[in-house]
Amino acid sequence: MPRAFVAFGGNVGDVGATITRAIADFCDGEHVALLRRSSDYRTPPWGVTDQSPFVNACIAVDTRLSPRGLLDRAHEVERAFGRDRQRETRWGPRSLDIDILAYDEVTLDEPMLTLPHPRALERAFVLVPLIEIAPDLVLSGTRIRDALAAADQTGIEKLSSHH
Ligand code: PH2
Ligand code: MG
Ligand code: MG
Repeated sequence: MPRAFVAFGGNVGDVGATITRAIADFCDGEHVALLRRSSDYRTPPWGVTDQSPFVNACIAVDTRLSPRGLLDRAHEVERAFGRDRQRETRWGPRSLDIDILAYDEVTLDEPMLTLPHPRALERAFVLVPLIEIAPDLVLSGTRIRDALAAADQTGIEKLSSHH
């Protein structure tokens, strides 16, 4: 079965609870099976810095869905947890963001979905939780450990373990 890595984040509401419930919904065990879940991390807001800190986490899954099917499922779960794409600004506050980071060795460049995620290697808020569950992962030819060594991890704090 294809293996995918998926990032969760948000900064509106009780994001820790939202992420835990969203992972349970996303991973129904039939179309998407949860393999590993990182801890939650509190992370300084990136992109637009004048907003609340985010909570971020990553998971590894096996899935029977296509990359596009997995993205559609991610969007459905975002909506179920109050995400309203019409009312938000780029990199602004949001209750729940679910990003597909990688899907096997698939490369895709579509308006709705680029794989591997084009900015994952620059973002410590993605790399720190991802390293916890996939220390040897290579994205776009770069070992995520090397990317993390070059990234700014200032202010990232582990909140809770979920293993
Ligand atoms: N997501 C954004 C914008 N900025 N900053 C952090 N720390 N974590 C995020 O998940 C995040 C962000 C838009 O999706
Ligand atoms: Mg995002
Ligand atoms: Mg997103």
